[in-house]
Amino acid sequence: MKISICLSTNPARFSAVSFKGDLEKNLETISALGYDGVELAIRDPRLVDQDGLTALVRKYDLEVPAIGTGQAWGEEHLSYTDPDENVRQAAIERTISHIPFARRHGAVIIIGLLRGLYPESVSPTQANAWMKEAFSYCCKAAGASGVRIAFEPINRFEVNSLNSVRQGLEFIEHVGAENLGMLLDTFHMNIEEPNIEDSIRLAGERIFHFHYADSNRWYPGAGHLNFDSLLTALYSTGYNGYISGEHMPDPDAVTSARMGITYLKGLGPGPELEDM
Ligand code: LER
Ligand code: MN
Repeated sequence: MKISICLSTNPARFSAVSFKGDLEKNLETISALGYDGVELAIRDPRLVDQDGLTALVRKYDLEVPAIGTGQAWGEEHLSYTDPDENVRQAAIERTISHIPFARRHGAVIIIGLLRGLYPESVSPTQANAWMKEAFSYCCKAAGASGVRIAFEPINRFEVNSLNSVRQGLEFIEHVGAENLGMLLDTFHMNIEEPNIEDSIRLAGERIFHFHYADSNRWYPGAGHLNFDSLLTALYSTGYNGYISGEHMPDPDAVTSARMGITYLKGLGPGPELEDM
């Protein structure tokens, strides 16, 4: 089991990123707690000293399995489905600007909120066409650098399209790019999926990345999800990537990160969990 946790390289409003603020101190803490990797939420790669960041994650012996891009929506409202063509273009350019750093670390680029929340003036058909265009373009650019993109279904209370795993799978099939897969998030699945394990098995080998949080979006063990069962389903698909903590920093970042990893490592592993 390879475990990472989300860290924001810049100040961010999004609440389920545990670590924000002093970058080096946070990386040192994450490593000391036993995490193998760190998922970096980067609003704009131009605001980050990329060489310095690489040196720091390596100093603390951490891998970077994924890069989160949603802050460009959260803080700047860049979106693949905005009625303004300039905003859509800026969202595409921002995605492409993540490719060099993702390539360096073998990280997947996550597209969740960056697909946007479109207004009523935009029809679902139009939004879907814009999303398809954006994903096709970005996947082609990423593919040329050997980088993969992970599409994240997000629950209905946060976005107005592609909320379920099945809808996400249909969409990525529609785009039809080899380097486009899925990011599954237990918090969203707990809201949208009739059965989380079935949905994990349905996504199967298209799973490129995985977010975990308990039912209340706190650390695993703080809610009522059955992590033993859902991780067994995940690894039964042949998935051998990271599971990444995207949960609330409650009661504080360090305590929640410690409780989460302790809980996950303490699960009585079934045969599928051994040796991972
Ligand atoms: C981002 O990974 C996510 O899960 C969304 O809920 C962001 O709001
Ligand atoms: Mn997520």
